[in-house]
Amino acid sequence: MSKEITKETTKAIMKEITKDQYEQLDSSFIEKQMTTKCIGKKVAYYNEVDSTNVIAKQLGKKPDNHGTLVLAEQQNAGRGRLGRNWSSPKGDGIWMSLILQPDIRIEHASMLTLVTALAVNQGIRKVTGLNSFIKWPNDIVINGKKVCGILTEMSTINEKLECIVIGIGINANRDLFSEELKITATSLKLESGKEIERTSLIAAIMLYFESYYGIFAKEENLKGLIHDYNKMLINRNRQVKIIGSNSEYIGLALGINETGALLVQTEEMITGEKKTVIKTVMSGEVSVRGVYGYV
Ligand code: BTX
Repeated sequence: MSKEITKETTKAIMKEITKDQYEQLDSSFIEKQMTTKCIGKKVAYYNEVDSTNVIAKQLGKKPDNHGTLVLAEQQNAGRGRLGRNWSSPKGDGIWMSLILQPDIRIEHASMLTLVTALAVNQGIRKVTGLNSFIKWPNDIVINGKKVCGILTEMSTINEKLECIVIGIGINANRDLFSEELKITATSLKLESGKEIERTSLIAAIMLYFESYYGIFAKEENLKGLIHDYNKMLINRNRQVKIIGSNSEYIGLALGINETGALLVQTEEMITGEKKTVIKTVMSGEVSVRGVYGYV
């Protein structure tokens, strides 16, 4: 029996069609928009992948891929830190991984997450006019909710760096989140009320990244970026909860140091006396939360 076509079903069908007509990303168009010297000049575009970080690591084994950007319209196994998932549906996000093949010390690679956070934050501000901030070390937040996450991974051969892959996930034009995600997640479209032109945002982020990366690479530290980073740090001068694998404590976040560690002022019992101490929190295995919620 055929279903009666009512105004309501027509509306529903129209809505589905509109949803499918997202701005299609196009690698040669993106390459043309890029005003950088090297970063993002070559774009490898995929319609559907498990994770752009996985593809980027494979491409990173070949020489001459420093600066290549891997982009996908959809990820089926997008990943976050510490084995978590990253939801990456088709068409309304920016799911991308930047390949770097730099000559830097392995232990300095994690600082690139912070360099990237600064670049993404500035790119979002420039293109959308939104007041985004950085939540240390790897999230960008707007109005207390996460709009972007960053995952830096690397490959080594014989203890030498083969490549660094910086995965960036941005909720650009997403309208809907699961019940669980919508508590902490948002999109640029939901916050600005406007559709975002993804290509312009990608190009702006790459341009900021190239500039900040140049500053980082001089001494392989964040000395030249601390001021800008701390200005954009949502946690700064706020009480935060530092959650490690088997301990947690509360303290006042002061800002980052030149290695990218978060300085947290807290109180500790030292030889029976309560003393104010400043802890240096490294990003690897901890999560940072606000005392009353996500930020
Ligand atoms: P994270 O571990 O800080 O965040 C993961 C957590 O964030 C999840 O456990 C979930 O609670 C929440 N989450 C999942 N998906 C989303 C989303 N779309 N928006 C907001 N919150 C979400 C952050 O890890 C690092 C994410 C990097 C993602 C990029 S996308 C391109 C590249 N490829 C890949 O597989 N990962 C990176």
